[in-house]
Amino acid sequence: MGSASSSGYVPKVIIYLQKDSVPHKVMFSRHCRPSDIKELLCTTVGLSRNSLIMLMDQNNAIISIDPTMPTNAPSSPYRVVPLSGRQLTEEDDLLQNVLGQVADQFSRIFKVNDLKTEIACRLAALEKRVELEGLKMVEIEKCKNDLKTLKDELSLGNRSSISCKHAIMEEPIKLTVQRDVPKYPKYTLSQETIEALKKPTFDVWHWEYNEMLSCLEYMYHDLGLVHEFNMNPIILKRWLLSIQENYRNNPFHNFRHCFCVTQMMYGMIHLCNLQEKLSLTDLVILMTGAICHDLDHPGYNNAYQVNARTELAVRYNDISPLENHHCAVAFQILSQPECNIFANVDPEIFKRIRQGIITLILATDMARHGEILDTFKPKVATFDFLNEEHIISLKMLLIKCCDISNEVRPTEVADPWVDCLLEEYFTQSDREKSEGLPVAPFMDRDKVTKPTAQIGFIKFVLIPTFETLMKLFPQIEEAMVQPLRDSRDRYEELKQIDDAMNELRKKTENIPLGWKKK
Ligand code: 0WF
Ligand code: ZN
Repeated sequence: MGSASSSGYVPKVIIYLQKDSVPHKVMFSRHCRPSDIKELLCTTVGLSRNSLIMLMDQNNAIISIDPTMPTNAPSSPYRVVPLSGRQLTEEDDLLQNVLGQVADQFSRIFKVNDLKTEIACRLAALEKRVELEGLKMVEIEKCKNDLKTLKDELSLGNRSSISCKHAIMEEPIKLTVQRDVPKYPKYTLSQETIEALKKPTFDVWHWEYNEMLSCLEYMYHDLGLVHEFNMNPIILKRWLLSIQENYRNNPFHNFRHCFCVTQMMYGMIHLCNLQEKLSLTDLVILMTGAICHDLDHPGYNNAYQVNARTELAVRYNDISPLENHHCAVAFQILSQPECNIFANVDPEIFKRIRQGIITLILATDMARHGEILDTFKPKVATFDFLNEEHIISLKMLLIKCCDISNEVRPTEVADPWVDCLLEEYFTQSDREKSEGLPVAPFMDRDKVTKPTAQIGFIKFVLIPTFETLMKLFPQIEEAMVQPLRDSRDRYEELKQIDDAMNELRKKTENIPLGWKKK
């Protein structure tokens, strides 16, 4: 296998900016922190690196400044808008002031690299949220308290909240919605977006959080779920906000992944005419299972949880610790009356919905892949949509397909997801190496490349899984299976190029330097 670094694998993002009619091209790594990107944008357009800025596209939509931001073309540059011209709110000022002082004080007292990183990350995240979403005053107080606690712990020599391996896994669940419904603007989806939303070709990178929330809200209305389960539309909005806030900003397992999986489920419901074949209870289970399926994912997989003996692994006895956790968080959120979209549902129906969602989220553990596929296969020839066992097996296969479906999407949409996943995997494997834990070869930056990671996965996991589903729904061949075959072929070509380059590199390494110059 070629080494990731020796084959020159460095995922890059290129974006185009314009300030005062001057075009700029900016390039950064997918591994950059949001704060680094913000500084780069500031200095590119001649602002001081500490300036507060906002990035906007040509429709004045705010672009989130982070490494997964949507790329653009030179013909549609983003604008960097300095926020100094804007009336800074009292909250912004106070937050900047408090965080600036605390960060200064910390960096003077503790010259420790990981502490600086911790503060920079918190600052960047808070700054971004102030810029994009508007924090409540009460949250700023909470931030001050959090930072004070951090400071107190440090001054006591107790570094547990920063460096303890369990702490990283154990971020508190945000059961109180940080933004409430009025701050979540109503986006009216265009007819074009509504149509695109039903297809696997939908560009999932084009939308910022509020737009994705509006799309999800629309899907619940469109499928008739709000009507059937008598959902309060405001509670639906608040529940979705709470869901978004309980996804962490991991490179891969983040809210955009949740959105992708749910949008693919919505697409499959349309493509396979599931509205005619399944009950509304089954549809609400499929959609809600998809939305909740990776809640509070810490960015480290089950193997890490078990090998590192994390609190999650201990809590769930090494049995699908992550999936059990995602499920528990889902029902903690629903247990808040202000977020309970099922408040008006008959208790017996709620029991069925709850059991259905648990079954689906637990089915997303890839360790159960073979078992779930093997349970479905014998049913397919005589599939009976009135048979409860058949329907459960189908729903499990559907959520699994949606969960791993990135490669079904067009190349330009699918491709960045592989970079995101490898970034998450490499972070895990680096940590496993440093902690002396076992490392899976497909996560090791010295062993894996994008083509090698994808070829095996597409050939031995994705195509067999989707071809099994295709036996029941032949209409997915054109829209889903063929794109997978095309992607496999493309990655095989890329691998050949990689191999040839490595061969050439090996040969030229043996040529003495003097010869090479000639
Ligand atoms: C990077 C690659 C991979 N590629 C994907 O498109 C994809 C979608 N979901 N996932 C994906 N993984 C995983 C996220 C969490 C579970 C599934 N991985 C798969 C691995 C490298 O390589 C293989 C190949 C074959 C069999 C097992 C692992
Ligand atoms: Zn997932």
